[in-house]
Amino acid sequence: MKKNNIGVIGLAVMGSNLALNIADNGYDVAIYNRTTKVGEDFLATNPHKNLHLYKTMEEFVDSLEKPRKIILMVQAGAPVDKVIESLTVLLDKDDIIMDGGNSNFNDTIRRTQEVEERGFKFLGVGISGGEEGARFGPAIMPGGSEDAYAHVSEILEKIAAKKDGEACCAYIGDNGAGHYVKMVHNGIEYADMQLIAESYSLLKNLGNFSNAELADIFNYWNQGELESYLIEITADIFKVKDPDSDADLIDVVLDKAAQKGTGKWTVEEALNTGTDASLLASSVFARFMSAQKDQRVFAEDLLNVNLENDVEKNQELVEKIRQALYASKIIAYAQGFDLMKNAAIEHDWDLDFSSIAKIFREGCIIRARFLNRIADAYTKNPKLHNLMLDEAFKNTLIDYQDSLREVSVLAIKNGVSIPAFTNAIAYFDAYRQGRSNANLIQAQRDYFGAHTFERIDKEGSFHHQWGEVNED
Ligand code: NBP
Repeated sequence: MKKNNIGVIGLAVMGSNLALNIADNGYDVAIYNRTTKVGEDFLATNPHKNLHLYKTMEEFVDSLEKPRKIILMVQAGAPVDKVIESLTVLLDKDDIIMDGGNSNFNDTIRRTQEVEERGFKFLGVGISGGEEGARFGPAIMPGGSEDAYAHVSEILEKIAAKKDGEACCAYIGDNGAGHYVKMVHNGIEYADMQLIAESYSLLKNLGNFSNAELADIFNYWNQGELESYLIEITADIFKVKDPDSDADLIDVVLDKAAQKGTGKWTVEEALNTGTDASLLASSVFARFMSAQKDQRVFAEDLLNVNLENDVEKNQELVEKIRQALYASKIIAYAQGFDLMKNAAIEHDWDLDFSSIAKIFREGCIIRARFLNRIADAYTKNPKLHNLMLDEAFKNTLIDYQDSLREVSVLAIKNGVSIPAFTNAIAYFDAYRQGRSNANLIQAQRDYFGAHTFERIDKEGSFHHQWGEVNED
């Protein structure tokens, strides 16, 4: 009997589409789902000569060529451990288990150790792009042992999205590195979406632009340096009519944003690694605030203040918002890549940031023309401390920072909440400040807690009796 090249366990949205993608690429794929009926229904609606459904895990495992290559596409968390437990008793040494779900990178580090101690190989594979990506080409971020990756690289790179002929899939680093990069990708996605939503607030509330005008503006923006999937779909969204009323659909969508938790993990990691990712954090917090709909409605009257809308609706305003958005986008990515840089140091991962930026260029939600600039920046200088220091980004930031300031001031004066924009300018100003205000923080800490301080003029730790004020 001819053996299957690869197996997929878990046939919900992601697993079923990924299995079809692999099958389309000419591989024989063994498929298995805990609830057999799910697999049978999937195959009935998607018959494919390369898909082979098995009702038991034993038959599934037996059908695979060695070393066996198995992708888990089950719910993240305990189900992954359960499947690994049932699977490993059936596997042989050097067989490869890949977790393609949105697992937390800490779980991936633990699982890599547990699975590899038992003689098998483990890869934590970040897969981005949702249903559509899984079916026709996702962005793929594999982490784990490099020799295990060598066995699966051909398949993963074939099924991945392509940009300029290059696969949006490359080995990321040891153990949890792939899932870490996928997590930060999601954190950046939150920021990208929040910045676009804030631009919408500004255009709508300050500029009074109609939805039809907004569609044109975003469409125009998508022709230039902001060109990206998210800007493109935003333009489309403003054109859609509500099938149940005369309204535009966007105007009847409830203003409460949901989340699945990877944005929150990114912010937790910013805290754990001591990284200033204030813009990314503000995007997660904005979703929490959006969820408090009842309180916001209640406070709308109670905290009402009279603010004058002294803004002129014109092309100049639109261009300033565009520049503010682009400058903030650079800063969001600077924070995301800084977080990955700090994690790489902590976990001893050798991350290739140019390659990571290239992976994001297609198949995932944050795909954008802009990512070529990031790839170029890290190709020129793989050890770049911060994206804002790259010559090209530095020049854009210097050109556009004025618009970011102006737009932020206008928004604050007019009561439009734009936490991501204002965090962007605060980060920019803090980063370019050779001398900060932390001398006062250190003095306060030494005053109340004798925590000591360093001096600018000599080495060592010093303590002072601050309460004994010198009279002369
Ligand atoms: P779900 O996350 O909804 O998980 C459902 C699958 O897990 C089903 O196949 C289910 O089998 C299986 N499963 C569960 Br639940 N517990 C199990 C157990 N104890 N043993 C064996 N199988 C078990 O599927 P999904 O939405 O396709 O996502 C799969 C992974 O991909 C997740 O980690 C998700 O976070 C990630 N992801 C999803 C998207 C997306 O757009 N949906 C995008 C990117 C990444 P059953 O049929 O027997 O219940």
